Amino acid sequence: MAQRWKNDLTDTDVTPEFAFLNRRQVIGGLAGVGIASFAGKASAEELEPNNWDEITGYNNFYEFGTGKEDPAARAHLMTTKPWSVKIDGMVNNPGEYDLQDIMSKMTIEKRIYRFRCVEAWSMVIPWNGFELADLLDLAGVQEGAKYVAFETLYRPEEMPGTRYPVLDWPYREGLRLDEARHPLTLMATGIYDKPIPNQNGAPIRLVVPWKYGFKSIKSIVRISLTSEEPPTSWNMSIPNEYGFYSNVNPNVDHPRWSQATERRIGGGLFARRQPTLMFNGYEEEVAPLYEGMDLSKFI
Ligand SMILES: Nc1nc2c(c(=O)[nH]1)N[C@H]1C(S)=C(S)[C@@H](COP(=O)(O)O)O[C@H]1N2
Ligand SMILES: [Mo]
Repeated sequence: MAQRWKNDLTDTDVTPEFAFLNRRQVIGGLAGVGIASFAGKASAEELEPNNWDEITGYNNFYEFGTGKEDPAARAHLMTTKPWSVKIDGMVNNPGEYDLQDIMSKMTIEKRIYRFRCVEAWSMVIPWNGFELADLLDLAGVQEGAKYVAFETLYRPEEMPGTRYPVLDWPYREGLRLDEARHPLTLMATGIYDKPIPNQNGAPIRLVVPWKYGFKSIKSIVRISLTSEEPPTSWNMSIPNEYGFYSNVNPNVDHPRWSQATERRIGGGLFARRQPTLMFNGYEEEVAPLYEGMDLSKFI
C-alpha cells in the first residue's frame, strides 16, 4: 500500500482554532506519493485557510435547500447521534459500523486541502479525519471489487430540501477503488479540531480534494463495494454536465461556464479571480491514476 500522505500540523496534540488561524500551513507537493516528508520540498506551498464563518456559512447541502445559506440555517434539524455506517457489497466484514467504534480504530489526522466547487468558487479547509483506505481495510475489500459507492442519510422529516425532487434522493456518489484508496482521500470528522458542523456534513463526510466539490458527499450512512460503476446523483440528474470522474480540470469547461478560474470565498468584493489548477493543485499526486485516459471524454 502507498505510504501515508503527510501534512499533519507540526506542533500539536491539541490545537485550538486560533492556532490554526495564526499559523500559515504548509501543504502539498510530494514528488509522488511514497515520499516520507513534504515540508520544505520545492513544490510545497503555503495555504491560508478560510475562517470558521466562511467554511460553515456558505455551503451546498441540497437536503436542506438549494441556497448557499440554507444549510447553515436548517441543518441543525438533522440528528447525528447515534450514527452508524453500513458497509456492504464486496467486503469480507459487512455490517452496520458504529461511528464511535470506527473512530476509535482510525488515526485522526489534520489535513489542509483546497476545495473547488464545480460552480467555480473555492475555499481552503483544515479538516480532521482519517484515510478512507484504512476504513476499507477494516471492512476487507474482496477481490473483484472495483468501485466504492456512498449514500447520504435520507430522512425527510429532518431534511426540508428533500421535499423537492431537485435530485433523486438519497444523495449518491462514487469513486473508483484506486481513487478511494488514494492517501489524499479523506473521511472527515472535524474542521478546525471541532466536530464537523451539520451543514458541512456531520458526523462523517468524504473529502476528495482533486475533484469538484459535489463528489465530497456529506453525512454518509452507507458505503458499498461494487464491481460496476455506481450511479451518482449529479450524473443521473444532468448527465451531459456531470460525469462520474469530475476531476478539477481548467481545460474542460462546464457546458454553461468556464472552469479556467475560480473565486476564492472570503477574498472580498474586489478579490481577483484566480486560475484553477489541474486536479485542483494535486496533479503530482493523482495524475498517475488517469494515465492513458482522455480527460475531455471522461469528465
Ligand atoms: N449529501 C450531500 N452532499 C453534498 C452536497 C449535497 O447537496 N448533499 N453538495 C456537494 C457540493 S455541490 C459541494 S460544493 C460540497 C460543499 O461542501 P461544503 O459545504 O463543506 O463546502 O458538498 C457536496 N456534498
Ligand atoms: Mo459544488
